[in-house]
Amino acid sequence: MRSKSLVIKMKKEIRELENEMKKETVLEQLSEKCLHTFGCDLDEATKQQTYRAVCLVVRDILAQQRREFCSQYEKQHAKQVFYMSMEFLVGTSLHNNLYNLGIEEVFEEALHDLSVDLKDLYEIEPDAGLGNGGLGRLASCYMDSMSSMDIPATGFSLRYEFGIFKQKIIDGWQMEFPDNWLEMGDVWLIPRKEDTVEIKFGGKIHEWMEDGKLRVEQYDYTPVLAVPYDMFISGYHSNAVNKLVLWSAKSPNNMDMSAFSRGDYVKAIEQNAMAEAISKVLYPADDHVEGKILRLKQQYLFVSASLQSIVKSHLKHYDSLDSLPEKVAVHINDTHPALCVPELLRILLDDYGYDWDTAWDICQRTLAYTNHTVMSEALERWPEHIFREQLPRIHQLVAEINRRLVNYLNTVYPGDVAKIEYMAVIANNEVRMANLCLACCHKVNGVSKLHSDILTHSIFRDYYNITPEKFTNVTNGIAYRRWLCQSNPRLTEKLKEWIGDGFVKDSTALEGLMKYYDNPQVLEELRKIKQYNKQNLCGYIAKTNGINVDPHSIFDVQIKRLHEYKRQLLNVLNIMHMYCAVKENPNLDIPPRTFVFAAKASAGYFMAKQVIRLIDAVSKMINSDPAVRDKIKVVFLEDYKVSLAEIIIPAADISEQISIAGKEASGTGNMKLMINGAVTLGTLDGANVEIHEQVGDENIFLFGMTAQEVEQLWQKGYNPIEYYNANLELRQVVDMLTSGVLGSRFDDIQKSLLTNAFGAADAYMTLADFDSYVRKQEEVSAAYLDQRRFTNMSLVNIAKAGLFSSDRAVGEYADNIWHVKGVQ
Ligand code: 26V
Repeated sequence: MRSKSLVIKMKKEIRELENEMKKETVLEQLSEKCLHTFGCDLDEATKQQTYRAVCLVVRDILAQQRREFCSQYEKQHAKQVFYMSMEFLVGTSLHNNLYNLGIEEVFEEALHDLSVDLKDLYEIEPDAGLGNGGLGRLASCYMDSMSSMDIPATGFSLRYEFGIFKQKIIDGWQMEFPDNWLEMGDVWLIPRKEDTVEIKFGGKIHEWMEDGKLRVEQYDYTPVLAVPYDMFISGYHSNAVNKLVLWSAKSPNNMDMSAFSRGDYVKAIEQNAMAEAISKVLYPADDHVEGKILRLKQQYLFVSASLQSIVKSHLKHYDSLDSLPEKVAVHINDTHPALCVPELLRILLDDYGYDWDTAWDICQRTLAYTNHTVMSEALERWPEHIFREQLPRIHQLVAEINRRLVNYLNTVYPGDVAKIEYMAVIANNEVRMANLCLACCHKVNGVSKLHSDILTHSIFRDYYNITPEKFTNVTNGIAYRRWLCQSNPRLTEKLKEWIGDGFVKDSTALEGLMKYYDNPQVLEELRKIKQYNKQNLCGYIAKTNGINVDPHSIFDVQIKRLHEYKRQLLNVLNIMHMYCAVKENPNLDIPPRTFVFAAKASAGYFMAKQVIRLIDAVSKMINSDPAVRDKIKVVFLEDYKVSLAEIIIPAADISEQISIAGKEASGTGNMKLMINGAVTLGTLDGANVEIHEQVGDENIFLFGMTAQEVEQLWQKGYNPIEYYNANLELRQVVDMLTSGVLGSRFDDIQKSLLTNAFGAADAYMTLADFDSYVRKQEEVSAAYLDQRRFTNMSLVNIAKAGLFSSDRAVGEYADNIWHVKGVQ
């Protein structure tokens, strides 16, 4: 009872007194938590115990606030969003929650009394790395914004025991190590064992007629249990506390093992392990999709468990599922949760006796889908036999969806066999998940203007032609309160002084900074803040890499997954070119530059790992050469993750966004860097196009072919050798790859630049954009020498970044796709 009243007291203080919440109350709560959880006094607790106690106290506050929020939206019968994603790249939560609740300072003070630095506790928290890259981080940014906008929302995913692997570079090679994040990260998770759901894999289907209705039953199946764990998601000064529900797979075998003969005992253990393997590890690949049974099981487990729980909770408040589309919006984040289509259909048909047409109509009005890539390797397809064996009932339903779809397409495109086959859900013994979403969902969107145009004019053209009203664009956005306010406190404080604090709730208010464009004091302050952040990054680099970096050099960063289409290689080729230029002319007058890379390569992606090896070799060559190292430095930071991005981004001058045009759906790192004052050096790809629209030609360094030019060159025939022969600078660096000066040879990379794996031309056309990139890099150097001009560019980038807030993006989803409102 005492504990409950304390929580209420705390909450009251937060609400009514905001910043005046007493540190005595915090200390009282912490002591109680410590005693009850660890059986020790607060002043005897280890750092780890103190960290846990702090998190648990924060969790209590959130739980209390959530209860009120739930009763509020239930009273109003508000429509809710269910965001289905195989990935949520949450990062750390303690700082974010304290910041959102407005209680960071009071906790800092309370801990200070205990001689504990809150910053040290932040460092103890492991990242919840339940994602590969942009897609997963976007899902987390959207959860944050939905909470901040009081939109009732639940994220659904898997509780991977191991998140994205930890990366170490050993002799230039990427090595992967398991990420056992739950050891410390479990503190945010609340298990709800009583809401465990059964999921059926395999088995057979029995069909019979009853009262004139087709009845269906799955039997001889293998059951696996899905246990939900809740993680609260706070919003900035909002009433809402939403949650992320992570499903953990568990075997239903709880029989007394000792009663079994040895053979059965081993078999039972084996079955346990097989069931529990489902949520063991995040698939660490974003370079291609593999038709792996375990991945299909992951997808079905989380989709089925989530939909079963959504339906159950809907029926607690409404008398039938007829009203599902009015009260529930289910969002499919890329095709990974596409099984939502047949699973919701199955529930409606088999469990609730709906007829096909009504059930299909409910599915259509409930489900919406976002596409995140045009790379054909990434479009998910399942071998039909695996699909049939693992999910026999779902397979039947998908086959029926396909039969009806093909019948319909035959009326729209009579006789156009090729087109119908391209649009089919099942063809060539494969189940195509994107087509399944296109056929069913009421809305389909891309993630930047360019990307959405490519979807409607190219890969999804045939669907667009029959249902243009389905297609829309929502340009991505970022949770800028994390990426600016929390990670760059110095800039944030100054911004508040200059333009007031309105921008913390409304990012478009950043535009107010424009009035200081000609203000020398503001420009000087901006320079100082960047300098401070660069110094901070220098400290990190010295600690992790043992390299001393000049904090006055240009910090030029490329931080993202390692992929050929992102063209880290183009960046490296220019660095090699700069190296050669300095070697040839030691007096070359260029501002010193530090190139920072951070990137994980998919474990089985050979070329990506070679590129890491090349960066490592180039960095060793340059950093140890006294003739060059004061002008150029190259740093590869290991183990790129959300919390490392938070250190690098505030320190960046140049944001490298150099993918081949047409391939990066949006990019979101570009937005995070922009809002921290970095200037984009990029192609007209993804959201760079819209960044350019915002800042204008003067405040961005654009180079290279446009998406259209890429397409034309590809049609005409791209011949890398032509570029190689025509450009001496290019020839010099391509030759260098195998000359031995780098310590080892890079034959595979050289070959990949000149041909692709099949002996055809490199699909990422690196050499075609080389000259334009090198010239633009020279412009960057020249611009930086004019400090005033460069700081002006930086200022404009901050001022114009407001558009790229995830509040705006979520608002567009809410208005145009989900039709939900924030709860008052
Ligand atoms: C990407 C690729 C690209 C190369 C070929 C195969 C393949 C397979 C999977 C993926 C990742 C899945 C999609 C994804 O992560 N897309 C990213 O989504 C971000 C959020 O919308 C967006 O900013 C990135 O541009 C996009 O790559």
